[in-house]
Amino acid sequence: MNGKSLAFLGCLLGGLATRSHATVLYQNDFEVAAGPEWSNPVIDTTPSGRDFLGRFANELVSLTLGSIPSHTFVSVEFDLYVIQSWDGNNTTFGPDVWDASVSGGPTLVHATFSNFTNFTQTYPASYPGGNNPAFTGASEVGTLGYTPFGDSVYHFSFLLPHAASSLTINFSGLGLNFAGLGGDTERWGLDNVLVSTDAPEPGVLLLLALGMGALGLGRTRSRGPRKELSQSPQSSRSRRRSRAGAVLPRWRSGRGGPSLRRLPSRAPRRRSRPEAAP
Ligand SMILES: [Ca+2]
Ligand SMILES: [Ca+2]
Ligand SMILES: [Ca+2]
Repeated sequence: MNGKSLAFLGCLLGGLATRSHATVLYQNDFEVAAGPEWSNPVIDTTPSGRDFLGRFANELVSLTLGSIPSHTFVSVEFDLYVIQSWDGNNTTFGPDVWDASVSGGPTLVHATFSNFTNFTQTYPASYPGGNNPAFTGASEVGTLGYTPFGDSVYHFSFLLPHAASSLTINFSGLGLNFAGLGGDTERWGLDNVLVSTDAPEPGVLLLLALGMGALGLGRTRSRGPRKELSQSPQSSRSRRRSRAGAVLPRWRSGRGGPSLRRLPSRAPRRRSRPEAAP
């Protein structure tokens, strides 16, 4: 079987593996309110009119869900709003780090983000580590309406082995407004949070593993260095999930589940804005 066939088999099996029963545990676009499941249930509205959870700076914000029915996997999706003058890896005004982790579990995100084209960011690599152009992996750039420093949006999706009856996810910024920089210009928020159980049957899990192996072999045989792929949002998500250790990749095609918003495969939306000092 050649590499192309193996890759196709991997996609097919991956598609089968996504047909599992999912139960929504929590879903909120914050257009009305945040609830007591949040440690800091404040909402705000972007200049472009989107309501979201935030704004926050360096504080820890937690989402705690209890009474979760029996399950083996949890799916976690959300949009991160990176608001105003984030400096990424710049060591004079940063680094500006954002973190998401499961309490007692894996770190999902620990990376710097930059809203300045002249400053790099680690994302999609973890901090410290990557030296990628600003906005790498962003799903939107400059669409939230913040001035003068702009904004970006990153969509995250994780599938976690998880069986406990409660789940706490911690979100925080680190090092924002470095050196006492005044104003309210390095903030973040969350939107479109969706947490669901996702319980593939054991046989389907085996198929999933076989599909992953076939995909990996197919890629090895049919593609060049993976580093080149890391520049696209889609491949960056794959790298993010593999970096999280126990976090499994989510197959792109055919995933079921309740009203899951799919990431567009097109380039990020971008609104031009004037250059400004950090
Ligand atoms: Ca919203
Ligand atoms: Ca700044
Ligand atoms: Ca900064």
